[in-house]
Amino acid sequence: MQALWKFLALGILIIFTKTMAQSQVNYDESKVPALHLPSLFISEKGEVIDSREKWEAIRKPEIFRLFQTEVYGQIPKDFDEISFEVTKRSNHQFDLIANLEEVDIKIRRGEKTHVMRLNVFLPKEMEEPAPIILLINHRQKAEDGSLAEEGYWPVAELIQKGFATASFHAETVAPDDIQRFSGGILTNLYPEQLDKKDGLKALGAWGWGAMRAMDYFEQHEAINAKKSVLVGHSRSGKSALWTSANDPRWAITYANESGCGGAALSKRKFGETVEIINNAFPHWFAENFKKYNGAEESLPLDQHMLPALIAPRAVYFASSKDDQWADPKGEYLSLQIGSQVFSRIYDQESPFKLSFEELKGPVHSKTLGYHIREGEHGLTWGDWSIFLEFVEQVW
Ligand code: GTR
Repeated sequence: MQALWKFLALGILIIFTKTMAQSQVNYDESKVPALHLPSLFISEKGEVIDSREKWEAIRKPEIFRLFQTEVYGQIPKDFDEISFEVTKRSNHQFDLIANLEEVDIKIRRGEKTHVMRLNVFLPKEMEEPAPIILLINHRQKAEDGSLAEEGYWPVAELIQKGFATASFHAETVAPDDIQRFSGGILTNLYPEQLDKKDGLKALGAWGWGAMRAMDYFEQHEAINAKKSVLVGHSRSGKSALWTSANDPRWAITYANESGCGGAALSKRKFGETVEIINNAFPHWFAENFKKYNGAEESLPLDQHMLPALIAPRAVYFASSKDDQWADPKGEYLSLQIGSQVFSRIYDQESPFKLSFEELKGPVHSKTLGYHIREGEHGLTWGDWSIFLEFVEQVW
């Protein structure tokens, strides 16, 4: 009984805090501060970055270090052994068109071992190794990895289009919960990260999980890991972007409505802010990120630098009109500004000629894309179908 009261009181406190925080949220464009974004093309020592050599040797590592120290924390790359135990399952809901592999990925570091579960659907009919789409899933969990929410992970549609598709749940790597998040790989494999101000947190841990999934794809004869797509919605979208900045094996990265700490520019302070997100989800970002609560102007970077770190590999952002919490304009602007690295350094076309207000529909070039759709926050079949048109012209 006492536990029930505690639970109810905690629930009321969370709702109260969220309502208080939301009542102070800015949704008024005229109150957005003048944007002073750190330059992509001037190094910390003041050097002008005007070539691929200088970008890759000087500015890119500087920016990567800033994100690692100040925002997301490290993603440790070392372990001693990885192995895959595969159970092939029939009698699942896509049995007619797909084979399901339930994979236990076993990772050993020193004396300790962690097992994460990955679910992979492969088309039954294919002439050559299939391109792979991985979804980082923080939503509802089901035995075979399928999800109740329609459209979130459209396995049948992806299979029919010739993709293999896989997903793992956040829970299997680092639970999305302030009390429990360290119970996954943090305690099991990388406990020394827990005390660091720039140590691994949940968003980075999910990224680590995506990397282990990629290890599996790379050795799979029915999968073409060179044609790989990493997809994340909302909090998983934040994670997908940071993952891809760490791991160049992803050919295409799609962050759907990833908002604050993902696609959206923090310095606009529109919708969710650094303070709100750090208070609500203290287990997502590095401890250091809390220094910027209410002080976005002092951030030595902003989110336009994240797609720039992924260049020249393809990046796609999407927003929805009613999801002002995620700041759709801030999401578009960060990709538009970040795309300068694609165009000036890598000589690729940027499709973002129009201002956010002038957009009439999706904008795609060969390696960059954005769309905003009607409706609320969510990853829908509508989002997927526009995104897949983009994917099909990347390769
Ligand atoms: C919200 C959070 C957002 C976003 C979202 C989600 O509560 O404020 O940053 O990540 O959750 O993941 O659905």
